[in-house]
This record gives sequence, C-alpha cells and structure tokens, in this order.
Amino acid sequence: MHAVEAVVVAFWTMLPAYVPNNAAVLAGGGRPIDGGRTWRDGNRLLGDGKTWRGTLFGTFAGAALALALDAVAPAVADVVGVTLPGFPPVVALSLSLGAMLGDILASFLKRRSGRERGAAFPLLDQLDFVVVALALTAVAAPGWFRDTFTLTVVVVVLVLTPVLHVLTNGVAYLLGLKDEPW
Ligand code: CTP
Ligand code: K
Ligand code: MG
Repeated sequence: MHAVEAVVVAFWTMLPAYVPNNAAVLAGGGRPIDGGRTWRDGNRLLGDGKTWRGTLFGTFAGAALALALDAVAPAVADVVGVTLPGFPPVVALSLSLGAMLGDILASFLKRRSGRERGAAFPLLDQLDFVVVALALTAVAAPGWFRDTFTLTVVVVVLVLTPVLHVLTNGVAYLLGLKDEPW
C-alpha cells in the first residue's frame, strides 16, 4: 500500500472514532457517570467531565457518521481512487463506543494519578480513544479488523492521530468550545 493511500484509509476508517469525543464536548453536561462517587484514594472515580449525555451523544454521533460513510464509500472511493472500507453496523458501534470508553478509562487513570478534571496527560490524551476503539473492534469484528487494519494502517493511525488531536482541540479551544487546548 502506498503511503498516501495508507493515510487516506487510516483517516477514513478512524473518522467514526475521531468524532465522538468532539461531539461529547458539544453535548456534555448533566449527570456525571460516576454519580459524584469517589475512589478509595479520595479522588473522584471519573469526574464531572464524563457525563451520560456526552457519552450517549458522542457514541451516537460516531456510529451515525460511520453508517453515513458506509453509504457513500463507493462514490468517494471512485473520486479519490483509493479502495475504502465500508462500516458494518457492529464496527460503527465498536469504533464510536470504543473511542468514548477509551476517553473514560483515561479519566479514571488521570484521577488515580491525582490529576484534576481538565489536567493534561500527554500521549494518554492523544491515544486513549484510538487504542480502545481498535481493541474493541478487533474483538467485535476480527475478520473486518484484519482486512482493514494492516500493520501500515495501524502505524499511520498511531502517528496521525496525535497530530490531528492537537490540531482539532487547539481549534476547539480557540473557538471557546473547550476549556483547555488538549
Ligand atoms: N464530555 C462528556 N462526556 C464524556 C466526554 C466528554 O460530557 N464521556 C464533555 C464534558 O463536558 C467535558 C468535555 O466534554 O468537560 C471535554 O471532554 P474532556 O476533555 O475529555 O473532559 P475534561 O473535562 O477535560 O475531563 P478529564 O480531565 O476527565 O478528561
Ligand atoms: K479527554
Ligand atoms: Mg480535557
């Protein structure tokens, strides 16, 4: 696979995992998932930044996007001249839900390391959602995963994602949508 082709496939395939966290920022608020509970270290289990509303909306947005992309994949593939994978429903869900779960797991780890809500945790912030989105998809749809995520594509995802994450969160911060640029 050509380098350019790998970048196009990586970006396309990860879009349903990129969107949920950003959608959650727009929809967040209301009841926190941890219900305000604390862990034995005295810190919040997850914190007020992980809400039911944000999680449901983010998961829905990512899955809906995947199904929309699935419908236009053949047409887009024609235009860009690259074979693009479609998204079976189970993958639409595993990519978006996995992204949200990865972010939630990261907040759990941040609270255990004494970081307050909004504190930065370099690398974890940029990769938590991709790692769990990929892992959940590998379990939920092993055949699709093997065909789509070749080693080259996985490497591109791991390099491309932190760059995109820094850029999109920087923009969200400048637009006043996010309190911190990470
Ligand atoms: N959000 C949400 N539910 C989620 C993820 C995010 O409601 N599962 C919303 C919250 O309003 C959150 C905002 O999106 O404040 C930004 O997300 P994020 O940066 O992940 O949360 P932080 O507030 O920075 O909290 P943490 O330190 O736990 O990451
Ligand atoms: K986060
Ligand atoms: Mg944050």
